[in-house]
Amino acid sequence: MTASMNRPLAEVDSEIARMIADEERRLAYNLEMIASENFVSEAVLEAMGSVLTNKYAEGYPGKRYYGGCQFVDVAEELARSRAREIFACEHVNVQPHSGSQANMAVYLAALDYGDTILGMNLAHGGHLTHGHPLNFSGRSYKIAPYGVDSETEHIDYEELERLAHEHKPKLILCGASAYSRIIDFERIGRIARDVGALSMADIAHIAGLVAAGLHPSPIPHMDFVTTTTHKTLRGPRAGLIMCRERFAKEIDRAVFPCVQGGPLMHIIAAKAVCFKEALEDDFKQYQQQVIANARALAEGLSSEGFRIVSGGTDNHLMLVDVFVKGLTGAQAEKVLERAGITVNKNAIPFDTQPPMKASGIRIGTPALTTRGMKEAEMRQIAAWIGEVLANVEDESAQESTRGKVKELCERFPIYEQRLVRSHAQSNA
Ligand code: DSN
Repeated sequence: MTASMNRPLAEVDSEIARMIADEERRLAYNLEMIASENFVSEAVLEAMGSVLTNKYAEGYPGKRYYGGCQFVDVAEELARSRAREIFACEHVNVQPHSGSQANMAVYLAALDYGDTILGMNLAHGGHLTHGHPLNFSGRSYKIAPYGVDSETEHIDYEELERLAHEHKPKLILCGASAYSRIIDFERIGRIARDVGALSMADIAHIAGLVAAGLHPSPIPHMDFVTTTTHKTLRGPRAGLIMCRERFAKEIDRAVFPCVQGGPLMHIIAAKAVCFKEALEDDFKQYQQQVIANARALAEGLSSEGFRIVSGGTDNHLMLVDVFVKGLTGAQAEKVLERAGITVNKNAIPFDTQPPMKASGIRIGTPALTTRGMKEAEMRQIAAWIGEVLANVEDESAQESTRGKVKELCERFPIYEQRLVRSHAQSNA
């Protein structure tokens, strides 16, 4: 064997080893409140870091273009059967490397270039791959955007229906990246059928809530459902497609060989692990707590004088209008980061600020709930956010909050063994 094969990372590449240790510390001692992020279990990490990364397995279980696939076939079969059990779907493809590639595969299976998609406007909470002009979706298809009502800031279903009749799209797409309300998949599916369109839901953000039965499932109402596996679902960074059996062949062909080559078998194995965890009893309790925490946080932030877009939240996230306090989202993101609270700036519907400034921040509770935090901690964090943003020039307030954040994080540890190892390495 090549002599260099058995050396630890710290010996082979101290810069990368140090960077990973720094990131472990950042995760451990800051409040991770980006709505699309979460912490995977050690079991998921172990599968992701396994020798399965070495294997080429183009094709599908039992029909591969390479020999030696008998074990990775087991991983993909387990991932497929567990996903079918969780979501009660007819067909699943677990190979998409990401949510974007999952969405691309559905468009390639369902549409011809130039066809019309009715999709949610990114500026109202949609997603880049739902038709943004700079994304492949907006460049390949005609996009008719729908959005939220200017008063309620809930999806304007009547306008969606009117636009569906006007544009006669081939596909109606729903699902969002920054929308805190229940999505009426049944109604959107009905509108699609009325105008002879196919329907698709991208449930990347809410997949864990759907899996736990805490958000209505799109599966009975939609032809295609895509998701990422790393947000509320708490799995590896990757994608997934579910569809009706009649589209199974087109979807599988669209993923491979159309969009992707070799599947990432270590990630597929990690998806299987994540799905097994999602089938365990405590997964539902976790998702219930994610929602309860989001509500407590939204109430706390309202009491601090912030405006919660749409007046509240039904899911794991909220959009907070900070412009009501004279701040841009970009300022708020930066100042909160100094205080140890990680969020992202986000446009709010009908925003008057450019996207890189934005009037809002998007905040989510999945990662902190994974650490075990509950409503009391959310109320405390809302008060800290209020204090820090009350005077963004006050660096001592940021410093003092940072200290309190660290103490809170120490009460809710994450990846303890990794931290012990990285401390030992940096002291060696
Ligand atoms: N970038 C992801 C998010 O933060 O919501 C969506 O792809």
